[in-house]
Amino acid sequence: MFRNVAIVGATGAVGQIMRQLLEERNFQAGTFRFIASARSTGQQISFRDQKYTIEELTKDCFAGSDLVIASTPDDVAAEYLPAAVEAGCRVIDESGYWRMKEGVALVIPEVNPQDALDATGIIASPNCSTTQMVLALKPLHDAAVVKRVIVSTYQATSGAGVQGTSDLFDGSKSYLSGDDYSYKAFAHPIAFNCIPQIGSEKADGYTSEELKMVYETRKILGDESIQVNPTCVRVPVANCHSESITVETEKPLSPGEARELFESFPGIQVVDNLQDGQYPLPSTCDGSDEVFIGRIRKDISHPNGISFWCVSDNLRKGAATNAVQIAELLAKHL
Ligand code: 2RA
Repeated sequence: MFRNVAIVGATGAVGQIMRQLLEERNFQAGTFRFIASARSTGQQISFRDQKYTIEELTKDCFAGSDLVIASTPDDVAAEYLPAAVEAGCRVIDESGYWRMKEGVALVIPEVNPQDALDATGIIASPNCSTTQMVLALKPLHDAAVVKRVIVSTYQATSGAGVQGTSDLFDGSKSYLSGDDYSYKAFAHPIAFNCIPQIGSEKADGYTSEELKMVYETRKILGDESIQVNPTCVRVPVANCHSESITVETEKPLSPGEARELFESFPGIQVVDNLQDGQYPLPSTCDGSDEVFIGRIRKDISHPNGISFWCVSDNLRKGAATNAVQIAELLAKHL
């Protein structure tokens, strides 16, 4: 059991769910601390029927903790987390800053647990859109070798933080009442709209969010040869990312074989009966910790292709749940 667990970014969208998950999953540790930026310092929060005062994030604040779980903006993770490693803590980071750095483990516990156990520095949790896709790819890769992936995402506004969700609700109300609304998290109206840009422009006309899906997939699966072609789109859904995924494998897989592989893999639930209108929906997956898969079918344009639909709660498995599962894995092997 860890002696003292510090939750950094405790008041943010993911930090709040992290607290909830540590309670729900009955994560055992000696004591807990909750840390955030100066803006939230001194606030009172409740955790397991006790009141805690939010402490300020500083480079000296990690003394006495042996596990840090952080969910902060990239620049904060870049500045403060090396100090946590220096102070001797195991560090699990939700931000995007450390994921692709040399020597940093990038971990989905169902996929590459050993990378977390072997890590000597920061353990990063992948981007939400990557996590649900790679969890789905893993059993296919093990059985038939994934060569190429074409994915389109339908990403919820909660992925853009608390302000993203406020923009969806307030923007929708204003749209319906004919009032103006000034969006804060998005460059275009998200109410009754789709925005085919998440993140900033990067090479070859792709966005930062899309390139995360390319490079993080290869790192987690330990296979630099996997080709990924993503299009990431923000949609007016409050929570849960959806993805339309087509996979080309080296060995052919039938839809029945793919279904069996999904069904027997931890963390995946298959909901797939088109005749009865059953498939995963953001509204039914909200609040769950699994990755849901449906619409499993042959890619009729390719002999070695499988297509499917994949939905997961981006704040839970896409962020907080994955981080807490890494913490559980480390705790089991202390
Ligand atoms: C998003 N993937 O949905 C991002 C959050 N990490 O915007």
